[in-house]
Amino acid sequence: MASYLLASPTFLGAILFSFLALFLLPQPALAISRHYKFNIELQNVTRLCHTKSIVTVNGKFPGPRIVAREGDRLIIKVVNHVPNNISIHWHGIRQLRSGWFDGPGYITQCPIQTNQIYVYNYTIVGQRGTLFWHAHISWLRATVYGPIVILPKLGVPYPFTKPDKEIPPILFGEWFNTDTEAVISQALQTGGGPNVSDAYTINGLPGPLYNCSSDKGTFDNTTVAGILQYKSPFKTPALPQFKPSLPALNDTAFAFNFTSTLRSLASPQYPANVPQTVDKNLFFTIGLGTNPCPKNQTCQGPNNSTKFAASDGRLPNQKLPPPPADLPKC
Ligand SMILES: *[C@@H]1O[C@H](CO)[C@@H](O)[C@H](O)[C@H]1NC(C)=O
Ligand SMILES: *[C@@H]1O[C@H](CO)[C@@H](O)[C@H](O)[C@H]1NC(C)=O
Ligand SMILES: *[C@@H]1O[C@H](CO)[C@@H](O)[C@H](O)[C@H]1NC(C)=O
Ligand SMILES: *[C@@H]1O[C@H](CO)[C@@H](O)[C@H](O)[C@H]1NC(C)=O
Ligand SMILES: *[C@@H]1O[C@H](CO)[C@@H](O)[C@H](O)[C@H]1NC(C)=O
Ligand SMILES: *[C@@H]1O[C@H](CO)[C@@H](O)[C@H](O)[C@H]1NC(C)=O
Ligand SMILES: *[C@@H]1O[C@H](CO)[C@@H](O)[C@H](O)[C@H]1NC(C)=O
Ligand SMILES: *[C@@H]1O[C@H](CO)[C@@H](O)[C@H](O)[C@H]1NC(C)=O
Ligand SMILES: *[C@@H]1O[C@H](CO)[C@@H](O)[C@H](O)[C@H]1NC(C)=O
Ligand SMILES: *[C@@H]1O[C@H](CO)[C@@H](O)[C@H](O)[C@H]1NC(C)=O
Ligand SMILES: *[C@@H]1O[C@H](CO)[C@@H](O)[C@H](O)[C@H]1NC(C)=O
Ligand SMILES: [Cu+2]
Repeated sequence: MASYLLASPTFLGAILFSFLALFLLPQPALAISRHYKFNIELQNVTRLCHTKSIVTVNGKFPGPRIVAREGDRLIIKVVNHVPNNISIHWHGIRQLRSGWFDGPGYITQCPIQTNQIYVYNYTIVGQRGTLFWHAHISWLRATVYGPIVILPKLGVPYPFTKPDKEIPPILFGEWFNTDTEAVISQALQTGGGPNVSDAYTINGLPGPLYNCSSDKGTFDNTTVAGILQYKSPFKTPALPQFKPSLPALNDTAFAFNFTSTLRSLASPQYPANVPQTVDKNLFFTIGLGTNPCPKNQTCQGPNNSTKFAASDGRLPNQKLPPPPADLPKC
């Protein structure tokens, strides 16, 4: 293209060429820090004619959208204003040496207690696409969740044809008319399964098919519907009664069939480096390090003279940094 333009140096061609050349120059990294504030607060929400107080981020249900580019740093200040202890997990984000910010309660951090603050701080490395964040303690994720959109680096196109129009992320969820913390604590006490939800939701809404959404009579209540509406100049016609026929809720084979069609990009630029043939059966053992038992103390590691220990990398640039000062304590 450039040589064609050079061979026919019209004025327009020259302008086009310099324009193109600008884009062909290597882009600076331009990674930035993006700051978000998550106030954990109660909000009264009504669904299926039931109003209840739920735990939310910034009073929103579902919660706010996080948008970043690959390579950016996310700095998310979480302030807990509710009686519940909470932690937030960034689902699918690879935490490379930033495990203190992964978020599962009692795994990488103690939960953030009432009136406490924790600042999650990590860089998005080598991944792009739409993920989500959610509370990661007890069942608070029932209402505390939202999308994370990771755009490619500036100047790098999408790894697929750019759509004509982008719509906000679609989040599937479930709605319970009763308090979800009561549902899980009852299940933990009885040892049975937790109660099933009262509705499935799209972006927090049960849609027009459920009772109280509007009067539509009986329907397959394992179905949730949403309406995608064009803005002017289009006018939405009267809605047809939409009753899709779907596989049974317990049709595991069908679900497996569907999920096994989901594939990574596996392009030369974004390869999926997985072995494609099994040519050897391997027997795996997992090793754990040990530390010597402190003097005059009894330990429960091998020989009663050692303590099991995990290694966190041999070289300084492989080691997990020490926990941040504001890492919540139990
Ligand atoms: C929720 O509703 C209750 C009862 O009406 C009210 O006392 C409370 O202030 C409301 N909470 C919020 C966050 O609006
Ligand atoms: C985030 O982490 C980086 C790297 O450790 C550090 O330089 C920066 O000060 C941190 N920012 C905040 C707001 O904690
Ligand atoms: C769970 O369902 C049972 C049976 O319908 C009901 O008695 C119970 O109150 C429900 N538990 C909660 C926490 O909503
Ligand atoms: C659907 O309705 C049945 C029968 O009324 C009920 O047992 C079940 O819990 C409902 N499921 C959902 C997801 O609403
Ligand atoms: C909707 O309400 C009707 C009448 O009260 C009831 O028969 C039906 O089972 C309800 N459907 C759902 C999905 O809850
Ligand atoms: C699903 O449940 C129905 C009854 O609830 C049962 O008849 C059917 O065999 C189940 N299907 C599978 C695939 O488990
Ligand atoms: C799985 O999907 C294929 C192709 O869509 C279809 O032919 C097959 O019947 C499906 N199997 C099941 C168990 O649903
Ligand atoms: C270990 O115990 C012995 C005897 O009780 C004592 O003399 C010695 O000082 C202790 N050593 C340490 C390191 O505490
Ligand atoms: C435990 O003791 C045995 C026998 O004395 C020894 O061979 C082995 O190395 C010891 N293991 C550890 C982890 O100290
Ligand atoms: C370790 O100590 C326990 C109890 O203190 C004892 O039962 C066990 O035999 C000891 N094991 C070894 C290898 O010394
Ligand atoms: C929150 O965590 C603290 C420390 O573990 C605990 O004492 C407290 O009971 C917890 N609060 C709730 C509401 O679970
Ligand atoms: Cu998750």
